[in-house]
Amino acid sequence: MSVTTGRGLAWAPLSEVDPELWAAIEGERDRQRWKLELIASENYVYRAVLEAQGTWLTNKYAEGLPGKRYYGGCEYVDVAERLAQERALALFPGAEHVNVQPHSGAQANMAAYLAVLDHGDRIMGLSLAHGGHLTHGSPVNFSGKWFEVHSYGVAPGTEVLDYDEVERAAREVRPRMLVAGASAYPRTLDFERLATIAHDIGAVLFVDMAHIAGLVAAGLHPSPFPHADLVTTTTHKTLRGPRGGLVFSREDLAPDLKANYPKLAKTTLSAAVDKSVFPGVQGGPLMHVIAAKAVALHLAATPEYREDQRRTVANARELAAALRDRGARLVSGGTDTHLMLVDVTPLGVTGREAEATLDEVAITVNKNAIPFDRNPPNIASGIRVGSPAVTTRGMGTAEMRQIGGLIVDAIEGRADPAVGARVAGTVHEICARFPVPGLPEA
Ligand code: DSN
Repeated sequence: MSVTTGRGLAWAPLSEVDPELWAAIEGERDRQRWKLELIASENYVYRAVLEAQGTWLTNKYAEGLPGKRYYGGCEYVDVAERLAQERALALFPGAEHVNVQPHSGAQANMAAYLAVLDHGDRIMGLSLAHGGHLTHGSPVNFSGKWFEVHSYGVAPGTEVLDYDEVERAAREVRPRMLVAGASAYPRTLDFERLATIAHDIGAVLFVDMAHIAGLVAAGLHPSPFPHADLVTTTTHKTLRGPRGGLVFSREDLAPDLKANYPKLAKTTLSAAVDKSVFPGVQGGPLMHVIAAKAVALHLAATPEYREDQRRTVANARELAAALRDRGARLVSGGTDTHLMLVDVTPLGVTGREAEATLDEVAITVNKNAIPFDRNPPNIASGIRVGSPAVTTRGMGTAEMRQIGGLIVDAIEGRADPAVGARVAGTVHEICARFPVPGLPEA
């Protein structure tokens, strides 16, 4: 039977059309079900998010914006995109404009830069080695290749940001954009102070809130709105949505600040952001993903979601305390958020060794450099540990204390197969008690 006529291959389920691929997808389902996911940037989406992504909206081209498309037939995808826009703005009071089309956090960030900066402009962000992100100026990333990059870091000793020092550096460097946000910084960020630092030197403040967006939505971390001029996020971390990005901005910059940005001479900031996304860095938006973003933003406005975020933070605190009580060193002494950075060298291992050891007992983390690390990044002295995924599974502080103990047991007993077997068995028992919401069982 033809693929395009009748009920042939076009109608057959994936498991029949491509058993080889299906086996990998089933393997990944089982990995998610039977391992403890502690990677701080990961989470489990709702069934409704999976459903939206699996719909026929994937068939549609919709370059442009709702009501202003370059293709016909957009009446229904316009509804989906408008819902995503309205819900994103409602979830973050003080946000004035949003573009929901970025395919990823990196592309959202690219659009934010392009909206206001020119090639070669000076930016200043948190150093990658101190918890920043590749797209905040790493030399191997477009941000480091396109812009003149300066970094600020955490203070030696406290391992937290010293805002007086950030201010001093910003006044010296005079970047055209101050970049804030992090992927491995466990403490609260003071966006109001950062905005004052940026605006006092005539620079815009760009906040990448990807890691903490869910906490911000739930009122558990100070909001970058209305302080920042540009704000990006991914939708798949604490927000529990599909993989993708959002870029928020003010409708326009204040006139005295705007005068410093020739790119905005004939346009508003919000229009520049939209143009940066398309046609600046992307072509057709992924309408099925935008629909899934709309679902996640809808669910993030519920009391249940806010309670999950509260539990996420409480769980991170308990896990951090459990690790500290067993001899690990917490960078900055602890956490205010969903993640912690754990110096594992007091346990006698490097970050790379800890990651590999924990993988063998079905606990998934990533090795991570710690500030002022003596080891190179591919070895690292730390691991980054996050509570979002295990919290989504329903685990609470009792499980966090237990998991903290298991982590240290596995590392300290790594030479003894009996210890590994006992820890792996306990991990299996915990996973059995907490199925993954939204994940079909085999
Ligand atoms: N790669 C993400 C993380 O793990 O934090 C950031 O983009």
